[in-house]
Amino acid sequence: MSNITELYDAILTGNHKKAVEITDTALKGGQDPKELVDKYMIPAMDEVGRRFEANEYFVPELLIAARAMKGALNLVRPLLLAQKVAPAGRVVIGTVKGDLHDIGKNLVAAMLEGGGFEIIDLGVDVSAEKFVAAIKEKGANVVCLSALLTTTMPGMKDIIKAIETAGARKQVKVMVGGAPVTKQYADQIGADGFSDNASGAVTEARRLLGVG
Ligand code: B12
Repeated sequence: MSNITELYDAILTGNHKKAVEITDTALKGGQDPKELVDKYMIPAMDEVGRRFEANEYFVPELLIAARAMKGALNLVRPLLLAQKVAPAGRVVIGTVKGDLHDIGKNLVAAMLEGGGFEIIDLGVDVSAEKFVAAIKEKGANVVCLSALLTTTMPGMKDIIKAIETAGARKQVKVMVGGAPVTKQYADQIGADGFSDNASGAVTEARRLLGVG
């Protein structure tokens, strides 16, 4: 049987089969799913990012690491959900137009779901129009915008403007995040909330809605 600390290496080296296997064994053994995410999975992706930035990893390595991460997350997700207490709000979430990064967004969605929020996940490459339509149709009270590229990040401002133009700004709290996004940027574009991690996103959503 694999040691749980090997989950970090399995994700880092993009070993999907092993990542899934270790996660499955750990969860069946009673391991706290949130701890798995916080202690092994996120740090592994952080290291993948560091190696990419240092030109030690290239796109293929990123893709296989992301695939291993997703495989492990698929097992953790239902358990995070099962931990939920009471419905806390309805969240529309997506990665902004032109941006295909979804690992962080999926983590935020999973943590919010685990925190008792109902999630409407619009996926990646989501236009302002699509965000607005979903907010209105679903009666969301929180919208979460994720961007990982400095080129797509300004799209968040356009989405906030489109929500305003559609007359839905009072209905919904806007939260933004993603590696290049800062608290200062969030304030600058008129967002209500920001967090640089998935657990913080739950705290922030609760704070904004005055729940929990
Ligand atoms: C994995 C990865 C990829 C994968 C994505 C796979 C996937 N399904 O997501 C692939 C290989 C597809 C990819 C592609 C590209 N990538 Co890329 N990628 C990364 C990498 C290494 C890790 C991102 C990640 O998943 N991190 C782990 C997660 C857990 O962290 P996170 O996303 O930041 O999310 C956390 C927080 O930010 C926060 N959060 C996230 N969203 C939200 C939303 C809200 C509301 C809140 C509150 C919080 C929150 O909570 C999350 C959980 O803790 C980063 C490097 C880095 N340091 O970020 C580069 C990086 C983002 N990529 C980069 C680039 C350039 C690209 C490409 C353009 C490469 C290319 N030449 O083709 C393409 C762009 C494709 C596109 N159109 O989107 C650059 C961006 C540079 C820039 N200045 O914009 C980075 C920074 C790498 C680098 N240093 O050059 N990439």
